[in-house]
Amino acid sequence: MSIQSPAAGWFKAPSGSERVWIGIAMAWCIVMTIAMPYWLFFGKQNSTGEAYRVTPADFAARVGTFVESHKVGELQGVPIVEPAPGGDAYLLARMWQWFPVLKLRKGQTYRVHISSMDLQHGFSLQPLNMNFQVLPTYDHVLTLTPTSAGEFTIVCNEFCGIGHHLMTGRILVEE
Ligand SMILES: [Cu+2]
Repeated sequence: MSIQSPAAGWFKAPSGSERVWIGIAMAWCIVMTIAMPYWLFFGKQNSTGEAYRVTPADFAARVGTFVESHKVGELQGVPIVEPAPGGDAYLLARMWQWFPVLKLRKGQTYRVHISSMDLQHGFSLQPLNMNFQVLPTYDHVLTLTPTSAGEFTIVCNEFCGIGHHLMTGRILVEE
């Protein structure tokens, strides 16, 4: 509610280029509105929505077991872990780290369990720009099949405190 009412006759119908811009904006709204359900059914990068309840302590224990049994190296002090093709992989988010580094094989399918130890983080896989929310007490399982080899970066895209910009991780994909 405004403090004062506008003077009578304040409204002037849009005309000229203003009408064109309103038309362009309207058309784009319609395109984007159609894109959302289209992508839900035809997109190839959607989560299946598979998720389970888990306490941070239980999830950390699973990550620990996973790292112990599948560790193949280290990158800047973070273990590199290679899950069995077709198997489960675990990725833990916490202020301000993605743990561990995952090493995957191109064309193999993995079940990547992702959860947070503390607060909400955002899993953003670059340069593919695949984005998923990462929440504590919530084990989100991504069924993931790398289609190209290379080094991929995970950045946190949910502001999570003073070290947010340092929160990057790696997924290494081999042929
Ligand atoms: Cu974060």
